[in-house]
Parts: sequence; structure tokens; C-alpha cells
Amino acid sequence: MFNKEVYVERRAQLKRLVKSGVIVLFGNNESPNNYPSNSYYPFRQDSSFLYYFGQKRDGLVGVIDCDNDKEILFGNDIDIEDIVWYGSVDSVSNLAAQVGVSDSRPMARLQDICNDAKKANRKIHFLPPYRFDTKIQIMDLLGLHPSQQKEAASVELIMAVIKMRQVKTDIEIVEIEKACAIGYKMHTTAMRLTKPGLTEKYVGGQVDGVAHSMGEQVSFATIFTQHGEIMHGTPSYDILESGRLALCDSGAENSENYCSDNTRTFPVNGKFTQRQLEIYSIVEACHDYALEVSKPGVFYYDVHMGVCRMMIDRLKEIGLMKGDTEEALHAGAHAMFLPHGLGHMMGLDVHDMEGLGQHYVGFDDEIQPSEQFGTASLRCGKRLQEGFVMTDEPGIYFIPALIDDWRARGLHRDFLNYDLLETYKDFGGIRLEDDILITAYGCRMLGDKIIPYHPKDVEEYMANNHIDLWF
Ligand SMILES: [Mn+2]
Repeated sequence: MFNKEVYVERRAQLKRLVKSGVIVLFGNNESPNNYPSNSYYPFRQDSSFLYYFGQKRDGLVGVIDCDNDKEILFGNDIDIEDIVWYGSVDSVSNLAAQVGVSDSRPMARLQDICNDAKKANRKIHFLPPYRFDTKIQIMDLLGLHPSQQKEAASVELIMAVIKMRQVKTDIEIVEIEKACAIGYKMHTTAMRLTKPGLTEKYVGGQVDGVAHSMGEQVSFATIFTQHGEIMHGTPSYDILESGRLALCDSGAENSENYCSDNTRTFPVNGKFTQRQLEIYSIVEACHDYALEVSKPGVFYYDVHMGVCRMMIDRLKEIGLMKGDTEEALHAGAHAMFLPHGLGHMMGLDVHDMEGLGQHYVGFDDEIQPSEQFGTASLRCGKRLQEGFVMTDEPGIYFIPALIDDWRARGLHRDFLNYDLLETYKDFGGIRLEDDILITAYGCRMLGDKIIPYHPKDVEEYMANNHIDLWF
């Protein structure tokens, strides 16, 4: 946890931004797996609750009364039976004091606060809930059916939270870099272990194990697959084969719940083929291009489009695309290869604040999300600011079903060489991803050590650092 002044100052700023009404920030509850007391481990607190109230215990709700300048932490102290099984934990009043809140009350009293606010016709601000138990809590407190809660969530609160959380302070960058350091070990472990004959599950499991043994958890379900063309391809029981590529997209969440998110694609046998190198070098160039042009004031939408333009030009050189680059870009033909966006914000959430609504987080009055296939998946298009943490993650994929679908529908025939595409159906996909901090004049990659990604570095690393485990 940060110093309590950090949380005091954050709540004061939130109050200034929201101006009036009662802000209710719901912490998460334990999430049962297969029966009530077998909870998912480890518990994950809600990120906005963490940002303003810092505490990681389940069953807490923070209230900020903007008009009367009051802050209250709601939660129930544990009883002697809990202490027998889990040991002692701090009282709710201690938890409150640790983050500079002087008032704490049992959870049952939260209903009084809500009733009083409703009676006085004061606005009750809450964020869009994403867990069903929280939705039921809101239904009980405010009489709102879960189906109405997303619309009833406070836009003033959402915008205020985004305004604050999107700009990372120095103490937050320190934490993200710690997560990146764990991410480095996760990815290099995958590179060191990978060889023909192992299963995807084996390597993927070892990658997760690095996060669990060094930090707190993974920041999302690890992707480790020979089918890089499946965007969220979780590890299968498939055997790794010589001649194929393995794609590893994984990240750590450190003890302060800040995330990392990287992707590397490398040859299972440690040596790229010529055909793999051709495609890889395009993705590499796109990745490096984004590093060069990202800086305050630039729309991330433009960085994304610049990457797509470069990709089209390079794919034309090897004959996979054809025609006028600008026309192909405008038509969205490149989405055959890159059906997702260049990147997203990252912080306490790996897709930072995505639960608050992507159109609020990644877009604004200046720029609206596109509806075109591919570009529609860009999660953040707005102007970059100093302190933003973004991912830079271009990729090129050969998705057999998409090739068949577009060909059958006759889409973008002027820009795509379908006959040549047929020969790439067994290729898979390549993505490279790093986390970048927007600085005063440009950007820098986060993490003190860069996971090898230039092809020579990858081959050298894999050749010199291979490890075999005993099981
Ligand atoms: Mn990512």
C-alpha cells in the first residue's frame, strides 16, 4: 500500500471533480469456485476501490460524501470462528485509519446512508458493476434492477475516475516496472523452456508459476500457443512441433496490483524459417514505428493507422497485398492480417478501466470509435498525454476461417492476393507487445530489461539459455 496521504489526496481530488452527491465505491467480495468456502485464490480487489481506498480485504465499501466532506469505510469485523481458521486480521476501523479515513461502520449501516441520500434527493454515484454479487448489493441498496445499473452508473464519476487513473504518477510507474520485471522472467522462462515435444500447457503452466512465485498473480489468463492466429488462444494439450512458432502473451500483477502485458513470438526449435522471418520483420518494424511516433498530443488512432499503413506497404512487397495503400487502408483490407487495435491503456487493470466503458476510456469529443471491422477493436484512439501507459502490440495473423469467409464473400479482392494467402493457412500468427510510458517529448519502454525481440537476439537467447526441468 502507498502512504495514506496518497489516498487522502486522491479522494480529495475526486471530490473536487465530482462536486456533489454521495460516491459509493464497491470493493469486491470473495468469488466462490465450486462451493462457497472454496474461493478463487487469490482474492482480487476492485481497481477503483484500490485506487481510492487502498485496502485489499473482501467485503468493503467506501463512501465519499461530496457535500458534507465525509468519508466512511463500511465493512464487518471478522468473528472468532474466522480467526480460528484464517488468523487475525485488522479491524475495519484500523483498515480505515491506514488510508486516512476516520469513520468506519458495519455494512448494514450503508443502507441508512443510501436511504438518507435518496430522501434528500441527492445523487448517489456508483461505477458500472461487473460482478453479480455487487449487482445484487446495488439492487438491495438502491432498488435498481441489475439490467438498469449500467445505464444508471454515474457518468460524472466515471469521467472523474478516468481523468485521474489514466495519468500514472511516479510511484505508480515504479510498481508497473516491478510487474514488468516479473513479466521479463515469465517470458524468458517460456523462451528457455520451449522445445519440440512439450505441451503448450506445460510451458504455459511454468509461465504462470513464475508469476505466482515472484509476485502475486498473472494479470490475465496466459496465452501460450502455436495457434498465434487465435487472439486469445489459451494453452492446449497440443505438442510443440519443430518448424512452428509459439506465441506467448502474458503479464504479471505485482503485490500492489499493477500490471504488465507483453507478447513474444518465437520459433519452437529456436531458429526462424525464411518465411517466418519475412512476416516477423514486418511486425517488428511496426512495433518500432509506434515507439518512434508516440508522444503527447498525438492521437493513438493515428499511431494505429500509421502502423497499418506500414504493414500494407510491406505486405505488398511480398505480394500478399496489392493496390493503392491509402485505398486499402480506408477500405479496411489490412484487417485480414491485423483484426485488433494497436494497444490499450494499462495500470491497475491490464486493460485499464475497461469496465468503465471503452468509449469513455479510449475516446472523447475529439475522436469516436470506428465501426469498421479491425479498427473497431482499437481500445484507445484519443490524444496521448504525458503519464499515459499504453501497450504497443501490432500483429500479423493468418486466420484460415477469415481467409475463407472473405474470399467467399468477395471482400477486398482489389487489395488481397487470395491465392497466395491460401499457402499461409498453416502459418499461425505473430504478435509483439511491449508496455510504453508517454514521456514529456516521446515515450519509453517500461521494464529495466527488454525481453529479446529482434530475431537475432531471440535466436541467440534461445540457443544460449535453454533449460530442462526434471518433470
Ligand atoms: Mn495487451
